[in-house]
Amino acid sequence: MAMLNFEKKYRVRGGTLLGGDLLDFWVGPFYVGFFGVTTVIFALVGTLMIVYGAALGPTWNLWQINIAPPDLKYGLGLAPLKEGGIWQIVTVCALGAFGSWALREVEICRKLGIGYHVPIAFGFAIFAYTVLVVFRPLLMGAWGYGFPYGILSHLDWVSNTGYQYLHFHYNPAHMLAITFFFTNCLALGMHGAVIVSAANPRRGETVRPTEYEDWFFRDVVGYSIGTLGIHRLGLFLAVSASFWSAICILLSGPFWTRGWPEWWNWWLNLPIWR
Ligand code: UQ2
Repeated sequence: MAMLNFEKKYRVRGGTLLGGDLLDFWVGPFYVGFFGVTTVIFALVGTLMIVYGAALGPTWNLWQINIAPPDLKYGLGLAPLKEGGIWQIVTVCALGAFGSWALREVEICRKLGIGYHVPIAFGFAIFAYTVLVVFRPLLMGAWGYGFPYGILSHLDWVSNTGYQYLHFHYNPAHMLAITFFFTNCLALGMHGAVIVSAANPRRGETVRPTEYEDWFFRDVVGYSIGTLGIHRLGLFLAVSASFWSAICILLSGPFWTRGWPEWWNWWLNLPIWR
């Protein structure tokens, strides 16, 4: 592939965390680096293990394929390959691939001299996944508490796990997480809409400069958070949604075993009602 003329400017050497200059190169548009190699290896092995698990049966129906975690009787030990061992290997590969991807992002940030905001934000997603398949199972004493890898099976897991706590919507951390997801939708909807409205005008109209975005929101709601501010807000909302999602499931089991509606008894039990 031919090098685009602007690539010389941003394809700078250095900034690597590991491997020095050895793997400091690009393949087409992709930066490789040490962590590019480890990402590919982990992703490949993990994917092949999923295909192997699928080949063991009983179905090739994409919706029904299921890579289940070990039975609870295996506790925190290693399980036989066909009894959850595949799930354990897939989990290690997933963590390896996600971690490698984040570190590859860090290396690219260092090359470009930009902040680490993207890998840090991605770190919140990795944290949420790690809570589900490592931290919560560790605290509950069995890998079997991890969620199964399958399209329908993971939905069943979420439903079953939720109903074990009677009504998950009474989980205060779950409430916070949902509120962040919804507010994130609102903010991205507003932001995407206002950018397109100003930057992509009808035929014959001119592109409006960024002040127009401020002016629009001052006219509608009396306040503009600003063009930099909206991105800070977006990052905060997105990261908070991941964070509180992780907290709401981490609380369920390790720190609260009864129904979530019952948690609110602290309110009814306040001495002020007596
Ligand atoms: C804004 C602004 C942008 C935006 C948006 C706003 C010029 C291009 C969407 C409006 C955002 C506000 C008023 C904050 C809303 C708060 C919550 C919690 C949703 O002012 O600056 O830049 O895209």
